[in-house]
Amino acid sequence: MKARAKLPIALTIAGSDPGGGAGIQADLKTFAAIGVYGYSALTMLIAQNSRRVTDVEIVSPAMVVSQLETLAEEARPAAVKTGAMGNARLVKVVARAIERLKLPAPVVDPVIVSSAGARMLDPKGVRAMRRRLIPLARIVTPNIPEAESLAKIKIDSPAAMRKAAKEIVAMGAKAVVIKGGHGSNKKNAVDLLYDGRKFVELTSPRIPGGGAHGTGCAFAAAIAAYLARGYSLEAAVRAAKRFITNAIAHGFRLGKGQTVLAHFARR
Ligand code: PXL
Repeated sequence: MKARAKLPIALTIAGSDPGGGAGIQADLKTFAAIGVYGYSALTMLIAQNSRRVTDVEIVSPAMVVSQLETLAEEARPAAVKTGAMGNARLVKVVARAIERLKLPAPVVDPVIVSSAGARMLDPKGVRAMRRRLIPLARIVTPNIPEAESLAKIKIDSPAAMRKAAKEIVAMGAKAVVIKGGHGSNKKNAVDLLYDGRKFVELTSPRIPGGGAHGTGCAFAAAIAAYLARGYSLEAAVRAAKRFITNAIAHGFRLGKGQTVLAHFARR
């Protein structure tokens, strides 16, 4: 037997993508690639491949809480990330468990609709996300459609993107990064980071043939992993952006669907 683990632990609370591109599987690969030990509590089972979703099953609230309690009994993770939550009940029990177990403020990926078009959070769940989980967040990582749903603002300009960021921080989150991948800038993916004080734009070139599967999951997981390693928030977001840009650039196709990320591509 060796001494106790020296790796920091990051915990992901998210859904399963059996195709391995998104969800818990993407989170664990991202944690491993960044040198962090991964804990994972499952919220949803999703039958899917890189092309389509065929079935969704939401884990019972009691089982989600049991997973979190049992892990907390062993070790306190250095960072937490949340992903697909299914419905309002799960959003609420996860928020309550994070408070009760005194887990670190989570990186909240407010997954509403998957890239394959399946609904990952019902409308009541979106409301619960706004009221219960976002107020606990270290950072929220919406894409543009998610930021529009959360802030109830149409994002059709940089000014509207800033307004949505302010709205999301006003819900109680310490920070937000709105991902520019779904934006109208054809040349660059411009993300907007706001911590309640200043705006920072993070620009990376768009990668042709884009639209990879599971980018949002890996980006949020990478932020959590770098936070677990002790990076400041802005440094963690910048490093996560580099991580995801590289993983997309080395992405590949498994079948007829979207490309999947190369989480372990050399950096
Ligand atoms: O991209 C959002 C997402 C989140 N969580 C799981 C997913 C997906 C997309 O496919 O499968 C489990």
